[in-house]
Amino acid sequence: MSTSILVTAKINPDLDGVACTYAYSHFLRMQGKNATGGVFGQMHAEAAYLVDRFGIDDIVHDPAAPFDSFILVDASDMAGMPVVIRPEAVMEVIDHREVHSADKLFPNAEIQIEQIGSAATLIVERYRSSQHPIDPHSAILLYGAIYSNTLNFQVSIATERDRIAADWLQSQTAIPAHLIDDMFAAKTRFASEHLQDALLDTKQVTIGKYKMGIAQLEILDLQQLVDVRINEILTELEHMKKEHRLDMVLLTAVDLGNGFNLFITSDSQMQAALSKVLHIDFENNTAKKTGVLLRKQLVPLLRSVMKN
Ligand SMILES: [Mn+2]
Repeated sequence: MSTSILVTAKINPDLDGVACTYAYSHFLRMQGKNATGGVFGQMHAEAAYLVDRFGIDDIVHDPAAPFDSFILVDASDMAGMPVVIRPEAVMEVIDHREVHSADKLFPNAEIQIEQIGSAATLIVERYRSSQHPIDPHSAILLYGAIYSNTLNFQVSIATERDRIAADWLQSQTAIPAHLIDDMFAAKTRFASEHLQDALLDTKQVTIGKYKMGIAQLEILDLQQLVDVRINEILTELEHMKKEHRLDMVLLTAVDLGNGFNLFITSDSQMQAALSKVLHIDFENNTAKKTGVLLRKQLVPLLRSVMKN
């Protein structure tokens, strides 16, 4: 039998991870390869919404079979990856991170890591340069992933290539009107109904001697949620701080409709650092900034002012 390949993203993948896993494993199977796309843990709300709405019933969850080799999509290190992956057996890495050391971590892998809005765009480009037709479910997931990762093309890391990929998908598949609005609304509903779970999307970062947790939320009508539930958010952040023994915690939240960030933290050092680097003022532990900044853009800025 031919080499068995597992295509997968991080555990609890976002839509970009789910879309790449699904669409790239389809692509490889059309090339005659024995590839399985595996989703580990819980998909993020946007992915769950599209899977449900379009009846995508062939997603493989937590595959247990042993695999000969591995392909990582929307991921380029071992943090948060399924335990089945053996780094020396990783044959390919497809990701869109700025800083990585994938060549050292995966010495046997072919690596494509480019600074663009979504990993989904890289998968779309593979379809475009092949003769393989794209199936409607792959197209819908990739389309949603490009809009999700670029926050509706509001982030500065979005490129023309992401735009071209999204337009091409639209030419291949009927995309329902308002699909992206519907998807963002579903994500917003999820955050409102399960605020604690939504805040679990937290990254731990060490800067100088400080261990910090940075939660991220991207929803519609952000100001409204924060106005009503600021105390709940602060309580949850404090809880996170105790549980993970962090020195500071921050929520960076993006309004998907109106293009601004709210930063929420009760840590005075964090407030001081953010005020300095972003020229913002905190009031009631909250500060607003026009324009959209992603967490991965925020971390280097924090490093620049908190090094010591
Ligand atoms: Mn991504």
